[in-house]
Amino acid sequence: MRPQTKRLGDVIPAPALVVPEPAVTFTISPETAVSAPPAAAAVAAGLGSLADDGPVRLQLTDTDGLGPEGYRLEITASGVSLRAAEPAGLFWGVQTLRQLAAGDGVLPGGVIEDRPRFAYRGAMLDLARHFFTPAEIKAHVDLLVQFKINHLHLHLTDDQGWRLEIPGWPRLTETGGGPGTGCDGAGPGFLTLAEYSDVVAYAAQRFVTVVPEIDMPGHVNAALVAYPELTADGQPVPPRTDAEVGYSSLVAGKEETYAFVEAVLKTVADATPGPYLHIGGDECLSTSAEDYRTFLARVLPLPGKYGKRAVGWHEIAAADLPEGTVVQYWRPEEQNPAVDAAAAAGREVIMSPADRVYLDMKYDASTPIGLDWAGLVPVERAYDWDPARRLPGVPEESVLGVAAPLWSETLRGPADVQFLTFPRLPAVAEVGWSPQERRSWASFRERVAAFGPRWEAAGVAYFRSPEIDWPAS
Ligand code: TNX
Repeated sequence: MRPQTKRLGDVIPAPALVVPEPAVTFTISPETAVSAPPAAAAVAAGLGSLADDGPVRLQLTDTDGLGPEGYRLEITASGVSLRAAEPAGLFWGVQTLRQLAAGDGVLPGGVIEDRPRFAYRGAMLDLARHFFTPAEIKAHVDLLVQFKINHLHLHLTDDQGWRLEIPGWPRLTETGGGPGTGCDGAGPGFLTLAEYSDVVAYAAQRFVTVVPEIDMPGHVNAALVAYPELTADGQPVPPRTDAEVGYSSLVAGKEETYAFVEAVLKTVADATPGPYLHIGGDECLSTSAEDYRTFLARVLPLPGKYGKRAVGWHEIAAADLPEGTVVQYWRPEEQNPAVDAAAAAGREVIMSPADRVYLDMKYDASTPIGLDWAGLVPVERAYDWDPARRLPGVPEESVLGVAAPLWSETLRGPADVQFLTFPRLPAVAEVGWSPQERRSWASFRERVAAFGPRWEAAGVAYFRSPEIDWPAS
């Protein structure tokens, strides 16, 4: 027998429980017969050959409290049993199996019982500063799900562009998605509603919920360019392609504002099957504190009116938050009394501290793209923190999850996305999925090294961080 080089625990994110049976292996190949329940046949695609029965068996059954995303995987000398209560659990279990099978198809024996620490494990892509096509977004989803990321937040609008068709408001995408939009005018394009729905469906088939963001009342220059009646004096404003923030605002005291906002949010809610609608709310430096609160008092109830939960960047904690509102914390500071107070009032928090999980921060001083306003974020920094200990008043029970935003001011295509995302996103995915006591940088660093050759083979432009001993390529 060939020496066993793989270990059952060599998975990212680290599973909750791993019980290896080191003497045992089972080898899977494209010819191996794989059975799956009809409701979950798609999750097994490509694993082997789908059959009514066979040595690899996927089953939907009660899994003793592993939850809607949990799974139990048993690898013996005669085959594989993967069980989950829901199709999502089978899908995540299949991701584990694929990682273990990588290369030679040899699966190390033993049992894994796994379930996520947090329900929300997200990545954000900024389509406003640079547009990415439906095909590029889908390819990105395929890379994210390998690490059990289950939410894709799309930042659809900002000063430099408007990237979603809104019926009745054609100039939003005519001017906001046309040639010359995006940072440096280098990222034009927009999604039609049909394309958006197609991306949402593609993600949903992979158990990823799309969270659309319409940023307001700030970050709205593209909307003001398209519809000058939304500006304070009704006069047109010029388009902008620089990376400044905080200069644009919807007007809290104008009824036109709310007609516009309601039309947009209704359209987006109707096109989005997922439970969340992100209304932005960040960096409103040219909106007075009073206007900000007036605006949010009108707008925060709208997602609920259309059947969604409102999500907003944490500045919204300055307003009264309807029940169910989710607060996304993004600043590098270690304190935020308003977010603490929101948590104390029962609101859930998504943790996205910029100094840990902003994928647009440079890895080190030599990183050619990205920003550094929150400092450098090497892989260890992205890995080595605990979301339940980040803000003093936001305990584990208040943390809905973790999300890694990727702002696109300096990005010019999918290779740039991949370079900043890998290997940091796998680090964040483990922060969101694995029990804190199962995590260690020393172990992660070893496990992530194995992905270098896989990303190379797949043409993924990852960063060969010097923090990791990559195998020779
Ligand atoms: C801050 S983070 C922003 C974005 C920028 C980002 C760049 C947040 C909610 N707002 O407008 O793109 O910094 O890192």
